[in-house]
Amino acid sequence: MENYFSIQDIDSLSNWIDEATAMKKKPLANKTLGIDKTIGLLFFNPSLRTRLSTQKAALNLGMNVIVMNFTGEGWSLEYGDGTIMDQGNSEHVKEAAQVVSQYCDVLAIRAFAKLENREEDYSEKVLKNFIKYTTIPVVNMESATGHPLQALTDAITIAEYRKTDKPKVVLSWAPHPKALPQAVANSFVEMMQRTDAHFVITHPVGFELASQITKEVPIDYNQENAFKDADFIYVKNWSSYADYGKTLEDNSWRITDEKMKLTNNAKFMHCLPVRRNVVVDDIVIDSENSIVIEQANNRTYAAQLVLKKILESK
Ligand code: SN0
Repeated sequence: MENYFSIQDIDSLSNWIDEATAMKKKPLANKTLGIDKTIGLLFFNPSLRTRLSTQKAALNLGMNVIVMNFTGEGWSLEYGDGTIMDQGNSEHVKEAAQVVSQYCDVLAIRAFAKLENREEDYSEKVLKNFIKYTTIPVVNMESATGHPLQALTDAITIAEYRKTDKPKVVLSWAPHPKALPQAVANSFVEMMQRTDAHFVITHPVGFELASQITKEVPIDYNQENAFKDADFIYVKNWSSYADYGKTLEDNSWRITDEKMKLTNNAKFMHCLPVRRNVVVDDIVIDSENSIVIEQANNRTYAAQLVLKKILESK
């Protein structure tokens, strides 16, 4: 595998889940695979799980890790072709990407959607330009439109906790005070289309994800109806795709204990970070059915599997 840009880069999901499960049991089984290899992690946005789990994954494979935050530390980068660079941006991605390629063997990048210009976000300007100008493999640590390491984690976690071959999985929108990207939801939707699951999305009218991503997935605008008989409730806020970046603070969509009681004793999932008592009530996230901490634990094995695939094909 050259790059891990989206979940389309997964050739066989069932094999990957089996391999990740084995890796979780013996995390140090390949502790010399990455010896003398360096991964560079570039962050244009904050991170807790992604940063630490990707580092941990690289260390488990014997790699060296270097991390750089562009939030205030790096030069602000220019991406336009032929731009006269007399404004705020100091360095072009052409040089930055080639330079970083000399120091590293693998590059991982986080660059969220700016939620100002839909066309620009969905063109994946940052990730696509780094892929274009680097000479080393690139891993997506959440780009403008996708979070494929999270989606792989989610598939591993659902496989670990499911009690039937075809569980009912519900992706539910929940309120949030800030406008958030669609990336996590997009990749989760794509992943559920590749998984044997009875999958339903529930959100307020106007919060439809891009139809090129949701395709035939059923949407239920009635959250309580969608929750009936669910085995997994996967919660995420996202801002509007149609009215790009618009938010809605509708408290009636918050995840409550009453709503969880409508389910088939469903597991509660969230990628974190989560706003307690805005997105989800304490009683739900603190309940025995909440698997958010183990879900975050699986981030390491998703990242480690991706890095292993890249190292093996180099
Ligand atoms: C990000 C998102 O894409 O929704 C990262 C999730 C893994 N989440 C946030 O930015 C939450 C920020 C907040 O203030 O709650």
